[in-house]
Amino acid sequence: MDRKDPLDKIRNIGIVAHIDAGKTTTTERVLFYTGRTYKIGEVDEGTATMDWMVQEQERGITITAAATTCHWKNCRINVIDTPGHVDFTVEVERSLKVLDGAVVVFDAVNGVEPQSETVWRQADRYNVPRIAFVNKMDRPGADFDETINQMYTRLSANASAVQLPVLEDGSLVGMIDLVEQKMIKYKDDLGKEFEILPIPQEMLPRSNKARLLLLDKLSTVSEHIMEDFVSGKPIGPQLLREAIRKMVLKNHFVPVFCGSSLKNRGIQPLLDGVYEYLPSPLDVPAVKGMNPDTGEYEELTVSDSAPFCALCFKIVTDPYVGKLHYLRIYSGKVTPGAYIYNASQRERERITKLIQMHANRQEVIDIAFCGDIAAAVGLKEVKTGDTLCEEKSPILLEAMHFPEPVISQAIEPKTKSDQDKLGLALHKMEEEDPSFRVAYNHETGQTIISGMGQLHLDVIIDRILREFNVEANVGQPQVAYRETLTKKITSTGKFIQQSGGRGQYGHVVVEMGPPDEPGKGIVFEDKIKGGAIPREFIPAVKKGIIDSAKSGVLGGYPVTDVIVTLVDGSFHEVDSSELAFQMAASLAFKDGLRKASPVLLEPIMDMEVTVPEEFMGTVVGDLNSRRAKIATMSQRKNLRIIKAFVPLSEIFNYATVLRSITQGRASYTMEPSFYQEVPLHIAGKIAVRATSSR
Ligand SMILES: Nc1nc2c(ncn2[C@@H]2O[C@H](COP(=O)(O)OP(=O)(O)OP(=O)(O)O)[C@@H](O)[C@H]2O)c(=O)[nH]1
Ligand SMILES: [Mg+2]
Repeated sequence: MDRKDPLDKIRNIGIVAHIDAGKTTTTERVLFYTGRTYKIGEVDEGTATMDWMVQEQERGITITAAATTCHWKNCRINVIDTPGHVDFTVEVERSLKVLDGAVVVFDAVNGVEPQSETVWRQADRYNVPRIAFVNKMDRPGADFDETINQMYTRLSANASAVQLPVLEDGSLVGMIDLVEQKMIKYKDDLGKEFEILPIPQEMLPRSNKARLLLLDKLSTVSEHIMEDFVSGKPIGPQLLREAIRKMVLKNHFVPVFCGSSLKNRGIQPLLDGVYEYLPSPLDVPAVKGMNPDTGEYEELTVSDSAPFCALCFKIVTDPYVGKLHYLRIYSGKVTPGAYIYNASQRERERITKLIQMHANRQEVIDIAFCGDIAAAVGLKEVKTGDTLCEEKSPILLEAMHFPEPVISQAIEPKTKSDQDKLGLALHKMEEEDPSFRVAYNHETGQTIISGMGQLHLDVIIDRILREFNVEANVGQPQVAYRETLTKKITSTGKFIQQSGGRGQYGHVVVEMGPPDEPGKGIVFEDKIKGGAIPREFIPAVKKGIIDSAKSGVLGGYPVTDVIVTLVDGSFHEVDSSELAFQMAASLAFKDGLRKASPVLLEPIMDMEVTVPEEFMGTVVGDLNSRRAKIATMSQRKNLRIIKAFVPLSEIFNYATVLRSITQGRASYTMEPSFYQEVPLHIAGKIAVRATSSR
């Protein structure tokens, strides 16, 4: 079967931005103008197609990235609308990993906001070419030029306008297209009809100036433009578009569009921009993967006839069809009924059904091609980040990075019958969301859930209660501390019981120490020589260590960043068992931790507070009393911006504090940045509190 949409006419794009910039509102218009929906969905009315979860509709925010597909001028655009709230950053991360291009939305009044910076950095990390859309041009105080200016200063983006807003009596009626040198003027409220007119006389000086700026940037890449520019010849739109496309694909330039999604202005030209300037799967650098058999890196071929290779970037539990595995197909094609090879888990599995997702609506398809984003049904063991391929051409794509949770909360089923349901629900949530973790504390019998923030856990708890019908009590949210060690030591663990009958015999010697750089988790290395411990017991030793690292020796917090090397041990012909070695390893690890000067780690938040001048002193003073390290202070219009790193434990409920010390005139955002050692005098108190509450 041949593909309907040629590869060069496919655009896989993400819509990314700070919370509330208008990503979903924009996506809803995209669906409407491309004929996907016949009526515009509104976030404010809870009718947005893309925000389909009840929790999204009730709260008016996007929580989970939703995918859909539409056609615009012979081009197929696969869109992922992502959430802006920092608690759901993993959704942006995994979307950018599999997308070829992005539309970054800005609020024209607020300019470049903290989360705009975060998503911009994420897109940089994955080298995703992007175009910018300055939205909300209808709002009083909207400032197109200032927003572009902030793109330079705050994002170091080589951005330039390709449009200018046209306002009449304060309302946005259209835009000047600097490439075509025409004016687009809307004729109806729904924004379906517009006319193309010459640029009005009074706007010519401004538009000429903006066009010169654009040409100046482009002349650095295009010799033609440079020559024509220097010799004063007119430069045609086609030449300009080619130059823009070339620079965007190299990630050297960001064309800036403007509009108002809510007022249905500017979406069609933006869609043209997606088609004109963002890459098709053929335009992005070849994706590389490692052949697990040879250890060599290989480049994937972007072609339907190449061997199949896809990345599973998201799993969603569907009440009717079971698990949906979202795939980005990088090469080859796949049909339902196909056996695929999961190179990450080294397992064969069968895809029973293929689905094209439209937010939560499913359209069954009978083939998915190279460059597509589709969902597979029938896969059982495939996890987020796994590579699926053909068994005879195995390949492993680069794994995804997921952030560490910073907040935890105890959750307890109300009745015995809720217990099993809770376990199942938590397991499903953990499968869907790599930034959500579940741990069981054997000492207290408590189940502890951890996530990226209060909202993240609130939403998960809400889903557990409603979707899975579980009755549960939840504790107060706590900072998710961790433990690690600071010294290299050797530790011995023995689990020996030899009185009568068959005994137990496990004996291990491990070296334990910190890694060169943090973020490694628990690393186990086996350096046993001469069969001091038989091969078959090594996995049990590893399990003993991984299990006991789940709760440390200071406050029972998870242990991280320890390299454990198994160097020696002994065994007994009859009495040794997996269990005995697991126990011995666990004892060695716990004892080793105690000896290796353990310390408590706490999450440090990267915070930005926007405050009117007169409250600046009060806010800085308060932050200083919260162990904050002020990084920078700057000014934007008449507001002061304080950037600081603050321990999460000090700013629980900061919203209330900030409101009261600034009469509600300041705002802040924060996101987890890194883990840092807790100062000794504070660590003592935390550890005591933790152990006494357990
Ligand atoms: N005035 C005005 N309001 C807008 C515009 N676009 C969106 N809004 C409003 O801004 C709010 C947020 O819009 P959303 O589309 O949900 O923003 P989002 O970026 O998807 O937000 P998250 O997904 O939660 O990060 C809603 O109340 C919209 O009605 C616009 O062009 N003008
Ligand atoms: Mg949204």
